[in-house]
Amino acid sequence: MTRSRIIMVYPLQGFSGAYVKHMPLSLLYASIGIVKRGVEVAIFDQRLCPDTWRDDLAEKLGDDVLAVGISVMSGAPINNAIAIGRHVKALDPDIAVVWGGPHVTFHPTSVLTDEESCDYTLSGYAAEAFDALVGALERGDTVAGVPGVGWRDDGAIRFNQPNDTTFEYVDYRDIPYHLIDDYGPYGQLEDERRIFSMYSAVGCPYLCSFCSSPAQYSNIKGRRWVMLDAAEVVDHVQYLVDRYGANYIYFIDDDSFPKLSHVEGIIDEMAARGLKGKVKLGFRGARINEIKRMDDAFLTKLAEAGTDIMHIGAESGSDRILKLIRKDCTADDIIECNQKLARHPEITAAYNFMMGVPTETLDELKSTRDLMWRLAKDHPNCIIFPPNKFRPLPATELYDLAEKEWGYKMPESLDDWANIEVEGDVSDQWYDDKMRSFCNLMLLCSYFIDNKVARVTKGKTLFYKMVRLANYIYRPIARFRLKHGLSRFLVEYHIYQFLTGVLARRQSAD
Ligand code: B12
Repeated sequence: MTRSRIIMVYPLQGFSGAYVKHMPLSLLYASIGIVKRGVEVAIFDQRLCPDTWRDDLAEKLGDDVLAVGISVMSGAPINNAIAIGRHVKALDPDIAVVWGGPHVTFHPTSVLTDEESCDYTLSGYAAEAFDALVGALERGDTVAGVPGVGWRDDGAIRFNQPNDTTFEYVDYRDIPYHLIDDYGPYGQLEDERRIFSMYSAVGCPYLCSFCSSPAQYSNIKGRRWVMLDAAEVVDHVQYLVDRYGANYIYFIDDDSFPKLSHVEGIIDEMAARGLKGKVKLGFRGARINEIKRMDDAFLTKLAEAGTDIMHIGAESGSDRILKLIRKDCTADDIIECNQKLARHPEITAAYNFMMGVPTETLDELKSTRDLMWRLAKDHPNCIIFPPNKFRPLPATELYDLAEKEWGYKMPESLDDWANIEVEGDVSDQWYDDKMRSFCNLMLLCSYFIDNKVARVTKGKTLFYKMVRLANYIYRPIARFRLKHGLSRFLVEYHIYQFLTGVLARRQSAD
């Protein structure tokens, strides 16, 4: 039988996938070229069947399957991608296994050296390149001419540079949404909304030193942030509302607000088409230096358009760290912006923080704690996400600095890359005991600094009732500990680790 079918797989995401399960847009985009050409493609989402995935995937395979493509982010998804690839190879060694997505875009080397079940990696944008790779496999040709591909060639490992000198521009009508039969299971914990992710702009003009985007766009010629036409963005929204019943659009732009008139254009167009009130909006990319430019009239308009969340990288309460990570703002700017946002409580200001950046001191960490505290006090409807322990991501400026300037051992092997999760221990190299226990205190107690636990656990099941009870009992203790920096004898942290470990295991392939 001729092999022609392609199975595209989204792996379990580890602990961070416990709360968010958005549609696997990465797989839909990567499939655009092959679907247009008539190749039969099926999507398999391991997150939807964590206990039965082996049998479920086996059912989808067959001797007409040419390749299985897996979308992989750095961290825990690597282990799950390995389990998937090995399972496929055990069932049928002739099926080609291809890894794509952010991890191999930035660090393909260790995948081909360390994981035999992976035959090809594809770095960078894939809508066209994956089509070229599948074409070569169909014809039994060499893949040597495919941009971005990594492969084994007579024992040697070879890579082609991706050809990404412009952003990947995709006509929304080409996105093969039909490959997913049921969008019902996607969304966020305990959330009934039909969330669809989309871009309103591509690229990012900033150079945050912990982020992989500057490396991803380093070969782009011309402007590094390009907004899509407002009318076209709203056509896309309308299309998702009409065909798939979308009632929530989550803009996954690296940054949506370098030009405020861009978002304003979109919400004006939505109002003109009668979409106001029908669809709520969320923005994952907003920066303090941009919020500084937003006035109350703009924020009122944003809220009236149905915006209910804006993710903001506050990251640190230390001006030195903010400068090191290139956030173009000070801690005072963050406080000032938050006070402005507090006047618009319909928009949840959702703050991300980072802790344990190499060279960070205990006092600097304490200033982050103070800032978190201050934001929650000034803006009762903000969310302070538990701070992320700094993870060195491939191809970021901080990874290079940590390795070359400060002499730390950064992840290299595929195992190392799978272990950069918050629970991992790469940062132990630059923590002393005090620093480590203060990070643990911040991680645990930040759950209780605002009302997020009560907000996200409204469910009626026994589990949620228990979480609410625990929140009620432990909250005052956590707040007291955090306020006074009481990080010694933090036995609760071990309970927290045990519980998150259980959750993380549920988001991992066995
Ligand atoms: C949604 C999202 C998540 C969701 C993911 C699951 C989901 N879908 O619900 C959640 C919330 C779980 C998440 C978590 C994290 N995320 Co995230 N996330 C994103 C986000 C906003 C959108 C992803 C997306 O759908 N993009 C749209 C698609 C079309 O783009 P794409 O994935 O890059 O796919 C293209 C190519 O990569 C390629 N491709 C992708 N898959 C495949 C597969 C095959 C076979 C092929 C051939 C090609 C291919 O083709 C596509 C078209 O060109 C991106 C930022 C962004 N705008 O992309 C960050 C991003 C992917 N996340 C990132 C990070 C850092 C994280 C976190 C570590 C953050 C944190 N501090 O906790 C965690 C941990 C992830 C983990 N280890 O589990 C980084 C990735 C860095 C890396 N090296 O992996 C990104 C790029 C943001 C950034 N600029 O830093 N994230």
